[in-house]
Amino acid sequence: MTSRKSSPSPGRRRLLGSLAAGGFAASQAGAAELLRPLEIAAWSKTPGAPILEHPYGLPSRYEADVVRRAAKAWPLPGAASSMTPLADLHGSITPNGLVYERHHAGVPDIDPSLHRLAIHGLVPNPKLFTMDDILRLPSESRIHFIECSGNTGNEWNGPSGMPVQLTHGLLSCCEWTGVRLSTLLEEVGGITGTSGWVLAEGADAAAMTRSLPLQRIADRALVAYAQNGERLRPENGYPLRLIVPGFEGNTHVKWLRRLKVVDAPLQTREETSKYTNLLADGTARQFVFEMDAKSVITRPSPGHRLTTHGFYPISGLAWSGRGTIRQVEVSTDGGTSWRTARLETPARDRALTRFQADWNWTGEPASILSRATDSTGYVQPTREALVAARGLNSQYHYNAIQQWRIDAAGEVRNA
Ligand SMILES: Nc1nc2c(c(=O)[nH]1)N[C@H]1C(S)=C(S)[C@@H](COP(=O)(O)O)O[C@H]1N2
Ligand SMILES: [Mo]
Repeated sequence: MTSRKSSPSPGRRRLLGSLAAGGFAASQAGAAELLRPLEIAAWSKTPGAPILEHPYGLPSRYEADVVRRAAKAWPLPGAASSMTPLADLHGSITPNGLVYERHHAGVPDIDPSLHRLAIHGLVPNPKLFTMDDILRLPSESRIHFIECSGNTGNEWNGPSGMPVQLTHGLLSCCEWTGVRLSTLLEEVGGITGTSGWVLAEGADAAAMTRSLPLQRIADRALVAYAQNGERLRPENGYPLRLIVPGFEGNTHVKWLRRLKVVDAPLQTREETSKYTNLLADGTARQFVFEMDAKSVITRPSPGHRLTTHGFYPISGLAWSGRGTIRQVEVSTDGGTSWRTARLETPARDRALTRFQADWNWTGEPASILSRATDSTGYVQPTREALVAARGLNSQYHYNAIQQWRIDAAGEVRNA
């Protein structure tokens, strides 16, 4: 497969050689070359760069095109999104510099010493927390995905032609560290009476506000100040954000400044005019929080080209907002036949799970697909089934099986 970097490891080469019956020769070192002593490259002859050249490390300059990209220009100032380069990532953790971004009014530059979190409403002892207060509470670190409910929305009307970064890249998975929402609620004396909801508000110019059902999130939601071991990046909510595992990305309110315990949802803009899903009969689904099980093949994917016949690992990601991934099946014949992919273990609760399936490409045109099943038994639907259930105006929560076509020349397309 060509793309910038695809030379197989030596062990894999042996497997490839046998599977490909010689067809892999183009990228294998010649036997004669292997008999000569290894060449000594320029970088082996002199000492390398000094230590602390970059006190905060950077990726290799050969990886310079593995960056976030935007799918479209947004019409309003500060309202924008950038997408994670899924085709070039490995494992299941998204590095902090590549976590997708979605801002409704740009990235505020918040001084953590001036930032406050207010917890008030139907609580006995309302309180203002400084960051120091929050850092003194018991913390927890957990790995969870965040997916924007608008992710893959460009496939509602059929194959968009776009590569996986632009179809599925509003998706990331980090280890988040923070204080449990339930711990913070204990700090204000618990909740009173029948109060079943909490309003979360951001300190950005959009003042993003969402109402969340307390019972459903109490045992999981985190008020997080760190991602993948370091403090949050400004674009991901520095100094404080809400993490609501499994819920649509919009509810993970960034730059969190206020939590108000209430007895009913407040019907904010982001849960009425936006983030509701219009059905074919004219009614809308509201408060559609959980992200349904979904999967996508990230390699090979559009933009890659298979250069020779023979072995290719099919690799991708699966996730569910309702629990763990139980199974991923892969098809290479357009969905006629399916086989079970290997899952990287442990398959974590509400986190990305990497899958892989072995494949021997004969050189015939092929259509590769993946289908996820989660721990509730829910199976990722076909696009036809999803459209039949939801119509074409839902806009959000598109989770259908994604197909990539491979032609006889090895070109991979979203067609
Ligand atoms: N305060 C605030 N929180 C916000 C947003 C925002 O614009 N303002 N965007 C939301 C949306 S729509 C998504 S998908 C996620 C994106 O999180 P990320 O930018 O860290 O990937 O944050 C959510 N939280
Ligand atoms: Mo979003």
